[in-house]
Amino acid sequence: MDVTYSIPTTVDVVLPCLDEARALPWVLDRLPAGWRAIVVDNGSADGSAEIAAGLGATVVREPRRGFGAACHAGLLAAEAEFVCFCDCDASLDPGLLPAFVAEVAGGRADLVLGRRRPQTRGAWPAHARAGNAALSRMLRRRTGLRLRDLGPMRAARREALLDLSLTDRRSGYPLEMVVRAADAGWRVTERDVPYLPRTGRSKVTGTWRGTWQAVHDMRAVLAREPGAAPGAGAAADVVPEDVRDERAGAR
Ligand SMILES: Nc1nc2c(ncn2[C@@H]2O[C@H](COP(=O)(O)OP(=O)(O)OP(=O)(O)O)[C@@H](O)[C@H]2O)c(=O)[nH]1
Ligand SMILES: [Mg+2]
Repeated sequence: MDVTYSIPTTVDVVLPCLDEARALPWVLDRLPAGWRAIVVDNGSADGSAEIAAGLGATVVREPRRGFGAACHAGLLAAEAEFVCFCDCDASLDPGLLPAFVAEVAGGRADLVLGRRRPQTRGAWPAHARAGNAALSRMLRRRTGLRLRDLGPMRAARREALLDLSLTDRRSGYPLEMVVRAADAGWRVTERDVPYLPRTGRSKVTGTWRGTWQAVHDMRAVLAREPGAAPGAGAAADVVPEDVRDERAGAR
């Protein structure tokens, strides 16, 4: 029997943001009506925070650099029953999130992930796709979960997420979330989502250095024993080198 559940409007969407001024208007415009956008500004130098605030988002400032630092600051600032995550670079459409939340609210899953389906050649470079596939295989060996992607678009219950006590503050954060969810016996599902070419300059996937750092952080997560503390550096205040380069004028 297929039961239809109404979509709760008590949803906060965490949007980690580092220099995404050009993408923000599109992203915030796609947010489902009545949902709250929490834009976590991770030290942007392009006016992202002001643009987000001007467009009605709640802005949280997280000076400690790192994707995980930004996501976790958003989770701590959230208040709604359900929390979603979505990149803030216009590569993923937050308008698709109600179906994610419906799965959680309807009791069919505890964590829903967006499986990225690239819409154009340039949306997801081959090296990033290959790295992601390798990680999915490692995740399966480590947890038994059969996922085809470890995408950043997600939904879960806020309190349950907090109970996972995630410690990674860099690129390992999304993987750590899935590993700990699996260890806790969560039902993790994935839904296809179109993956669009990002707006603005690539910081991670489109650069070898960014990709290398992401793989490094994620391997560290997988190497950890269940319940173990993070290794040195996983929670460190490290500015990714590619971002340092950008700050130094390489842009
Ligand atoms: N790279 C990076 N992104 C951050 C950071 N803090 C917040 N973000 C945001 O996290 C989201 C994901 O980062 P992206 O740079 O899009 O990473 P990606 O999708 O793997 O790779 P590209 O889109 O090619 O750069 C974006 O919305 C960023 O603005 C940070 O310290 N580093
Ligand atoms: Mg991106």
